[in-house]
Amino acid sequence: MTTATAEFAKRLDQTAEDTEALLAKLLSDELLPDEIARPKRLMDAMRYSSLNGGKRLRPFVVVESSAVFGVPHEAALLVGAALECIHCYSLIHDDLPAMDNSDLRRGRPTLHKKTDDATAILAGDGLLTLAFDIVTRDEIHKDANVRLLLTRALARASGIGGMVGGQILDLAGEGRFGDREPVDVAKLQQMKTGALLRYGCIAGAILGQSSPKEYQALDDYGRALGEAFQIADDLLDVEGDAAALGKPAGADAALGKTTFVTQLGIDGAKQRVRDLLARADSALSIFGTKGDVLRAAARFVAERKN
Ligand code: GRG
Repeated sequence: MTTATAEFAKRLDQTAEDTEALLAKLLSDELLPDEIARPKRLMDAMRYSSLNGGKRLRPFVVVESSAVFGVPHEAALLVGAALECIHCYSLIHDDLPAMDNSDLRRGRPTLHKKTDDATAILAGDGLLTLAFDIVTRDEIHKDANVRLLLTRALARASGIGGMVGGQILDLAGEGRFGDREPVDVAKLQQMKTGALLRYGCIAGAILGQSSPKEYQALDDYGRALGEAFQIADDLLDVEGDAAALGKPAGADAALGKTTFVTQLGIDGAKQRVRDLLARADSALSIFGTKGDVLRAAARFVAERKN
């Protein structure tokens, strides 16, 4: 293992641990000002789907893109936790019978299987709204305009022109609303999965009040990272192992989905990942060695096994 890879693995574990602790606090039964009650069934469901699981890759990129600018760790972690809440909500809703109808997530029964559809819908809604509560908190940055920029960017990454829009394009491509609609895989995936990862990268630039060039560098890096992540996901669906994935492989093929692999073939998809890694590396050159952990993160994403 190279020094950068070992450092990366150590920091990923640390962020996962810190995120877990912070989410447990944010999802505690303690009431916030203006809240009337935190119903037990809702809180238990939100905790079931957010705690004890996941690589915490999105908080990790927030923390590491922020570290480049010396942003306080606690502030970056809060933004990372907000982003993870959005990610966990998307997984809960994606697993519902009306969407992907999945029984297994992170090696455990999906939330609607463990509880029921109504509880799962509401737990997702609770996580989505909590994310926007977190990202506006005073502790994140003393300048309210920075918090506003973070909030607006989060809405755009997760909403109509980002993840939610990507999800409906995906369902339309599967033929859910009539005939299968033609799919622009790159655009769809940029929206559905890429937008949240890109947000994690630009969040550091926003928090760090970076120069426009530095913002652009993290934007370029984030886009390459998002696409590499998705191609790796498509490859895992073809070549992956269900035990390591914590869910069945082959789901895309069963749905007849158009993916990077169906478009480029396995070798073409692997070559595209190599090109994206080179793009990610070159985007980070502006940061010198301060970009080393993010560089290792791109390799991890491209080579991941789950
Ligand atoms: C329901 C509004 C709505 C959106 C759903 C992102 C998404 C849109 C659905 C997720 C479906 C899916 C499995 C996509 C493949 C890429 C992906 C997001 C994988 C899971 O992310 P990881 O690997 O998961 O970071 P962990 O468990 O590590 O957090």
